[in-house]
Amino acid sequence: MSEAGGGRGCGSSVPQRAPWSLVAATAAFCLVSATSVWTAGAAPMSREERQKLGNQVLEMFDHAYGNYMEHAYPADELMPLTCRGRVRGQEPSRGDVDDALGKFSLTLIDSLDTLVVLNKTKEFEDAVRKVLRDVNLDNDVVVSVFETNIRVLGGLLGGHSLAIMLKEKGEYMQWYNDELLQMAKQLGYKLLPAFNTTSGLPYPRINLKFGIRKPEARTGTETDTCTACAGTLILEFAALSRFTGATIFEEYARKALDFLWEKRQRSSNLVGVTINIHTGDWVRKDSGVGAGIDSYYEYLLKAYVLLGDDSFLERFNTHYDAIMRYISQPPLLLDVHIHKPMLNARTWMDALLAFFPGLQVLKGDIRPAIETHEMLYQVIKKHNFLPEAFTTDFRVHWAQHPLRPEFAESTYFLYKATGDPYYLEVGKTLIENLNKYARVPCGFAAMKDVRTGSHEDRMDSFFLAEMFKYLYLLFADKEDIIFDIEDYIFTTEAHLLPLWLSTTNQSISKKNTTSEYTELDDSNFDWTCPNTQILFPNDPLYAQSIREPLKNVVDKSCPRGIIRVEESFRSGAKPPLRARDFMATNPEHLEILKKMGVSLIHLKDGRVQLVQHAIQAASSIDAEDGLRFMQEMIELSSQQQKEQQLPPRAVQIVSHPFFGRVVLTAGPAQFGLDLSKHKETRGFVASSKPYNGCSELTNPEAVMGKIALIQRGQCMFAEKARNIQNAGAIGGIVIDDNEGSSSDTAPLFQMAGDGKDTDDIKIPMLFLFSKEGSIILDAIREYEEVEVLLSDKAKDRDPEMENEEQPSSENDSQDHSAEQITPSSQEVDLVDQESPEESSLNSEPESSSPADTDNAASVSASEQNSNPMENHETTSLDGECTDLDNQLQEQSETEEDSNPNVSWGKKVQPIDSILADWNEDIEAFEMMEKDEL
Ligand code: DMJ
Repeated sequence: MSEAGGGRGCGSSVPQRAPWSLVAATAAFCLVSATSVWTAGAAPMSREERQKLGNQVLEMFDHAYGNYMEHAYPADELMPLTCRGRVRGQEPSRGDVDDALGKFSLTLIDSLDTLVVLNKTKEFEDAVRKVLRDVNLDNDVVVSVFETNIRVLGGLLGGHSLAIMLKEKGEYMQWYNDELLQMAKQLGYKLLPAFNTTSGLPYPRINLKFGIRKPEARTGTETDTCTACAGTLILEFAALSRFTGATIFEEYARKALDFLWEKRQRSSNLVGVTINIHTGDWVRKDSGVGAGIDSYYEYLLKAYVLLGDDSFLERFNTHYDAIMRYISQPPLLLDVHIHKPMLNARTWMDALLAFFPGLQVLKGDIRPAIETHEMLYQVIKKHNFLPEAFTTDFRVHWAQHPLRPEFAESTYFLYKATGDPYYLEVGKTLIENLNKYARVPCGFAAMKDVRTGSHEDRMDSFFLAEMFKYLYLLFADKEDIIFDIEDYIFTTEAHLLPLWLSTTNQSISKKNTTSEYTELDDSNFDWTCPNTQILFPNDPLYAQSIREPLKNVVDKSCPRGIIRVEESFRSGAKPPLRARDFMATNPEHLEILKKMGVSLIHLKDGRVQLVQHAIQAASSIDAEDGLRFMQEMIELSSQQQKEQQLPPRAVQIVSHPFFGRVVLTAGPAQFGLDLSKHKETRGFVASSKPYNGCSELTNPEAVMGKIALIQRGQCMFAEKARNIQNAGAIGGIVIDDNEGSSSDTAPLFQMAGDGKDTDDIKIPMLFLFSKEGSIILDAIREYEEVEVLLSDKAKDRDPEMENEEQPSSENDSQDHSAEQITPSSQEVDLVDQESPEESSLNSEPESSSPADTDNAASVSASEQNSNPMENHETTSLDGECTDLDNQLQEQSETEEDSNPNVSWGKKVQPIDSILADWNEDIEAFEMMEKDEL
């Protein structure tokens, strides 16, 4: 199949060295046509139903794009809850996320080629005219080089690619004269100063007007960038060079890739997440296929497909082998350390890795693609969307979901590869969930918390660039698209670049091919991949047979740790002590602790503190075990602290014209009705007088039987609650008095009581930041009668909600004073190590200052109950529960093989080497904890 159809890395079963575009026709047999006959498994989907779903995607796109154009354009993005444009500088900063916004009508540019794929040629023509008329690429704004490249440069090039295709067809775009390409070239030149480093790796940010170093630039002091940021340029830059003949772009992108390749960890062949752009040192040495690295791998394979340069394929294959050896633990993909690849670096996965099955299809490695995709789908079925991060036992780690398209992308490629209608059903579920949970009157809103169903006022441009393309193409037949999608390659932002570029202006590749690859060694060279034409037609149940053993992998999962389960089954050795199994009263456990160099200190207040002295461990392997035990204990403690906090709540506007479509993230209260235990409270809202609710209300008749709105400040939350309760309110919403505050930018907190008994407060109380609160206040101004639902999780919002009965109110009241807040997402305090050979775990439940705590995390393990998870069983991947493993043996063997300085077999690794490794691990762990996608 073609590039765009997926599976272009896998070609014929005959070794193939020609540039990909030349083999596009033969490559097409790599994948089975989506219309192939299906004999069993998921029921086939009729053409009629596929068309219906395709039309639904078109309608959804119109809703998203139409609202952007009507309410946000020329702003970069639509804010779908407040129904206005997001203009950088006019909204509270969201940090790095805002670096995608360059005041260049981002969503319009990112949507250009989607319009053509969705057959909206007329709208495309209008959109291109608007871009040419309105977009300024010379704004004094600091933007991310990576985001600007993939979304804006990619968007302009995708638009240009399809504009010239349409022009050639002779009906549309007859006036077009490469204007988008000229803009792309202008933007390309604006990005080039970012590459002014000795390494050739680009700075992460650039000022569109002033470049990097000028005093006005306000950037250029950064030292680090992410691997994906430096390694995701070649497709756009090479296309720009080849379209224009200006070779410099491709040269710069190649140089950055060459540098990354040189810096790969030589024994594992993995790359870290962030790298110093001046020294080339790895800053973060953890390695996975998700955030921070993802599209680096994607671009190596696709650069081979687009440019026909063998060196990219060899690099990809080398990395891919390493990924499959260390990171892939089917169906999971777990981060490891680049220098200790057998040691997992995390117990959770991020949502960005959902693109990987699609890339595996392109590579032709279908089995693990099916497995990982199936696991991800089960997580989605559990939470409606893929949470931004989830644990190895499939609990939510980071609850937001910004409508990312990666899973839809992989679904599309898997369907193209297998023809299995199961993937059409998956796509149908994605459509249903988007309409049911993310659709709001003014577009589609990102999920703030997949557990509560609450929204964020955000609709990222990639939602239009990617999601609708992949969903539409999933259900489309060849004749539904006005051009041959198989003649194009998808960039990481799903922009389309024509495969014929491989034979245009190709002098650059010849000039710059590194000498290392002038003579190719075929022996270790994966030129081909499994031919799905042979695999599937003979066994139409192939994909289903791979999914079957995994069908309950998420539901039946038991908590698992960071050790490889499958490997543990193979090894008969006694498993090392896991943090979650530890009991301070078990003499055997204490003995193991001692062997690992971990001592237990009994504090006066009855708590225990764990301290590890690596030099006191019985062996280097025991020291490693001790380190892992301590790491696990830190994670466990952090997890427990999270679990002890009250989760956020939801305020859902249910009256006309919202009908439950707008869900606001609200902070809970530590007093009053517990919404997680009781039925939700529903009622019309009314502002209290005085608005701060700090004294007896003067308008009890207005709030009686209603949910009172009160402004934050001037007295305790509990006092406000009592005052509105006394006036007969059935609930209260405290709205932040800090203008412009939002849960998008500030951590949500829970409202604490007043230090006295608050049992008298019976009504539910929730907190909204000012921006969310103003959505309700605006609604009152516009519609007068506004009804809301206070709950722990948004209720399904079908139109019937309109007709539902209003539930009865909740109880009555009393009074008190002084406002207290408790962070709702407090992290465990990790503090610097005091000395290299000692780390400790203190059992204080509260966060401590670095001065109070020796050098690790606080845990709430007490002697009486030091095993908070003692009844948990562990599980194998098919859901059968069993004990976890021992990877130690294998780990030591591997390290012995790969590191000549370490003689693990003899258990005499020099202590300074253990300590150095250990320090690295602790640092990496701390960084990962702090890191955000
Ligand atoms: C997109 O902008 C691109 O796909 C990028 O490579 C990473 N992911 C986002 C969408 O999630």
